[in-house]
Amino acid sequence: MSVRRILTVDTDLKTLKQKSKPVAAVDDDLRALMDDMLDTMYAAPGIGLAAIQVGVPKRVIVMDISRGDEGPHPRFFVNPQILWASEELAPYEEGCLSVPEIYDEVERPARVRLRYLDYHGKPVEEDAEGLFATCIQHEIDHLEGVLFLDHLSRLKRDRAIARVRKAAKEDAKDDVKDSAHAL
Ligand code: K1U
Ligand code: ZN
Repeated sequence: MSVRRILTVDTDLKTLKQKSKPVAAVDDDLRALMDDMLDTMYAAPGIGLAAIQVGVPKRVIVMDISRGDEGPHPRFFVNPQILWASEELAPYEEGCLSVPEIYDEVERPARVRLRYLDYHGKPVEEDAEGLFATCIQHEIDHLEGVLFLDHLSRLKRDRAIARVRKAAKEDAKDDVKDSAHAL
């Protein structure tokens, strides 16, 4: 298992805007991808990750929304579909590993009913609410090439991308300084 690079909006926007393709079979290769995605998500750290965020355009999501005191509870979603969404909306201050350091409020349906294949390829139907509902909708958006920024105004979205670009440039400058000091 290994930690992969997470694509970010400053350099990889075109890839992140791609629509991901359905998975034909849940096999050992797909499980290896899901294991790498879980390692990558825990290392970040984050509570969810879609395959496109590591550059793989497949309809695969990993998630762990357990609290620190509960012990890990990794979850895997292959070809997830939303069967039903409540009319009631719930706000949440969302973040995204592909949009580092930016958080903003998004309103989404408070409850959804899901259908997906699990880690072993078994079909599952399940209801989600609270953070689970928010996070799975954020991740399913990634499979459609939609970012949480796309739920904000154009001004907020453009500002967020500019901020991520600026931070990446400053990090790159610091890296050059650090390597000069190391000589
Ligand atoms: O899709 C992603 O980039 C992951 C994202 C998931 C998400 C967070 C909040 C609302 C909806 C979806 C993240 O994990 S951002 C990081 C984060 O939320 C977090 C990081 C460390 C500890 C706790 C939370
Ligand atoms: Zn995200």
